[in-house]
Amino acid sequence: MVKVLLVNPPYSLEQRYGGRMKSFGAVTEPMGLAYLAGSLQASGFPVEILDAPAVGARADAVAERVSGSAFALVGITFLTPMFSIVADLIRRIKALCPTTHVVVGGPHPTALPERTLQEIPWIDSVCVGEGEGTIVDLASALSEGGDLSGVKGLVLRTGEAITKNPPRPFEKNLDVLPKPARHLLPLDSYRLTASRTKGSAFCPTLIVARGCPFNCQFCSHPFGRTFRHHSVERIVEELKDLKESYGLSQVNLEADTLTLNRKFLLELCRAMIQEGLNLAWTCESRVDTVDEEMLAAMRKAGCWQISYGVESGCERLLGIIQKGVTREQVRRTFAMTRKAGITMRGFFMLGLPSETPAESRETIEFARRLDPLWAQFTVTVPYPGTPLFASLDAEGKIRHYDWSQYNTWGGWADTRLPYVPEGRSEEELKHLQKKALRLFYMRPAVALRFVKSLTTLSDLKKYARGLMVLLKTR
Ligand code: B12
Ligand code: SF4
Repeated sequence: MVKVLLVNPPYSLEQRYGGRMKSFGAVTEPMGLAYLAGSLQASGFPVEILDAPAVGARADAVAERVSGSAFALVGITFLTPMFSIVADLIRRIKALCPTTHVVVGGPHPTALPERTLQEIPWIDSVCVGEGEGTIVDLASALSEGGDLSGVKGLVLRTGEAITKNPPRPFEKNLDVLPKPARHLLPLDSYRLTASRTKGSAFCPTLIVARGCPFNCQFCSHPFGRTFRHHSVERIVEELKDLKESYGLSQVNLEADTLTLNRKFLLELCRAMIQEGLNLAWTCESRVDTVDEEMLAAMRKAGCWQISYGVESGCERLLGIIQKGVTREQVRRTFAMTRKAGITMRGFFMLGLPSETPAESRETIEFARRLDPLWAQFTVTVPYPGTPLFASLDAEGKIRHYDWSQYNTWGGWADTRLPYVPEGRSEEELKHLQKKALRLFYMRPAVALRFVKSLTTLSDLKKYARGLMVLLKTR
């Protein structure tokens, strides 16, 4: 049976957020790789995970690990801005181990499988979509002599040609997937951002559901449009495992929209209460998928924070991106959530198609008025696989295809923006991203709130560091 190494590429916090913001970034478990490893182990394959950012391994060290332990199959996950790091990594691996099969997967190669094989000539195959079944079938085929033509979901390099195998449908019943192999991850190395944790930064992620039926134009829907969730029993079991093995007190429940299925959400909350899990948890959601009863149940079950994608404070732009919500709905849900005793993070986008400077100011002003505990302002990046990318590309409005620069923190990381709305300039948008944070956080009410919430010296240091960063960017 082939030996498999799964790699999270060495994409650093500095590359993601820039020098000034890097210390505020999260180092999170690569849950996709943990799921793949769980499936491989359940099928009897020897597998290891190398999470390069978590353990501080550079590309040369990863390549040496592959050659040193004779892995026959290496799987690499990647998002668009990791492109050049992944290309360099695979070049090194292939130079040391030319016969090792290198497969890539994740949102970027899923969106552009053929183009990825063309642009990175050392890749052997691309996994499109969910990878659990595909990686097991690929490892089996390689173990049995190497005929990969029957591996669904794979796009292959065969000599000069690229062959697309039949697609692999999304798994309908998520419970058939073996549990993610967290024991293969360096769990002590992970930390979530201060805005998402209480006390300790140790807050693992548990994947509750996949898929989303909404139509936001900037989203790439890597898990399709059908909402599929793990059963309540499986989620509770995984939470209990986590508590027993790692003594966790807080957890992040990950789903594109956790609150989409009301009945499921209420059952989950009920079970968490009945089982006495006593966990503090956070999640992400949409303002139009919660109501008072749900929020009360969530609070009772331990939810203390919800991150809402608000995106824009301008009704016209909300329409253009097909968010499907109005400013009024946002206001109402923020008030309802506050009343339920749950804190909020708000995500806002700047530089949406046709956005004027006045509309950008409207978004920042809306954020200030909504006053979530934390606000995040990102620059609009049309990621491949999104309707936004498809339409801007067709209109010839994509400025460049240097994937490594596709970073929503471009103002901080100083990357070259792939899209700038007509009449705006790159420089102005980058300044605006920094200014938005200053306008949001440097308010007396916010300062007072932070001072009141200080409990430790390290909290004080953290806030002081944040303030210094904002001041220095003026
Ligand atoms: C949680 C989340 C985050 C978290 C944590 C991410 C993490 N763990 O690395 C935070 C907030 C830190 C984050 C940050 C970013 N994120 Co994010 N994030 C997500 C979110 C909501 C869920 C990801 C997740 O946990 N999935 C669950 C696991 C099980 O799925 P998975 O990793 O995709 O893996 C499965 C398949 O993809 C496949 N697969 C994946 N890798 C491989 C490898 C092989 C070999 C094989 C065979 C298969 C395979 O099999 C896996 C199991 O089925 C997604 C949206 C979404 N629904 O996916 C966006 C998403 C992945 N993020 C996105 C982006 C752009 C980013 C940022 C780059 C933003 C930025 N700074 O510009 C950063 C970079 C993060 C980083 N890792 O360095 C985009 C990616 C788009 C793209 N084309 O690359 C997404 C898709 C959202 C969107 N806009 O559409 N993110
Ligand atoms: S941004 Fe969120 S709500 Fe919108 S389509 Fe994507 S996952 Fe669904």
